[in-house]
Amino acid sequence: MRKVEYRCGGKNHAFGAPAVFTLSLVVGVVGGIYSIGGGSMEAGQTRWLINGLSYEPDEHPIVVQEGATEVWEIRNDEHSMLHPMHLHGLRFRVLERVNSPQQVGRPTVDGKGRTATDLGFKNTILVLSGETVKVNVDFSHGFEGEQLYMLHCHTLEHEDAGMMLNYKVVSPQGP
Ligand SMILES: [Cu+2]
Repeated sequence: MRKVEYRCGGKNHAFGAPAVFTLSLVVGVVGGIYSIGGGSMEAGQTRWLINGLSYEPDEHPIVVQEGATEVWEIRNDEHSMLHPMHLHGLRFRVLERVNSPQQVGRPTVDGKGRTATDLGFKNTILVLSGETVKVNVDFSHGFEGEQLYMLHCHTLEHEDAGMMLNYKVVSPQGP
């Protein structure tokens, strides 16, 4: 049973985690037995991964405190595809784009690499190959106890290939 839990820091850092949380997007192979020759061969599954994880419905690897403001860095692998990353339930602002691919040549509106569509509140952000997008997520929603959400790539083939994680927002007094 794998258990990876990111307890994000938030404005009071009560969870003791770094203020900047990184989501790494990469393709990977999960499980499988590779053999050449006779006998049965079972191929591993190619999955799209976030921080090395593919989606498991019963796992909530990210825990955030209600009311926290987090800076999340969404880092796409250089050899990756484009990923429109979507956060359920909450909204964020784009702070900066770093290492945006030159050949895309998009018009930026400021020195932070942002384009016009990066301004304002967002719940989905396109992350290009090799690019890192820093977003500021406001986890205020005013509900008590544990609230369950998910984040995922909005390219449905990627989502179906595991590119989704549950996350949990808990009251500051909560577990
Ligand atoms: Cu994707």
